Amino acid sequence: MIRLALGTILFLAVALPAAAQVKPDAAPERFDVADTNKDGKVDRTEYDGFVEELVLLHDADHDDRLSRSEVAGARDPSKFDRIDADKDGFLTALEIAAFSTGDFAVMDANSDGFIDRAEAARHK
Ligand SMILES: [Ca+2]
Ligand SMILES: [Ca+2]
Ligand SMILES: [Ca+2]
Repeated sequence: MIRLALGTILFLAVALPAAAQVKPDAAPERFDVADTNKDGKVDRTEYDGFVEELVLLHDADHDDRLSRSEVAGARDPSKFDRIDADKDGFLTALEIAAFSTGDFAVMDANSDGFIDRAEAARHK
């Protein structure tokens, strides 16, 4: 089970296929997608599941890692280099998890174990 954080979601989500890119600011929609039980909060389980889906979605050649071209639409290319710890040009699940382990805690400003809509909005 890979454990990822919303910072990574935001990095990957902008590279979603056209349907998800229609609106310039898609953060609320992404929040709604991640909040699968629609309680207005994203917990770690929802969060991890959402990111796993994103990784699967982007992994066009199904080699379980993301190449630079697979995330070519990302809005912040510099993040690729920060996530790619061994600088081999691919993001593995382990690298993504390592990068974002602290992100959930950072996003969860009030440390209640959930990222709510207001907390997510601060990290667009
Ligand atoms: Ca791949
Ligand atoms: Ca790598
Ligand atoms: Ca919170």
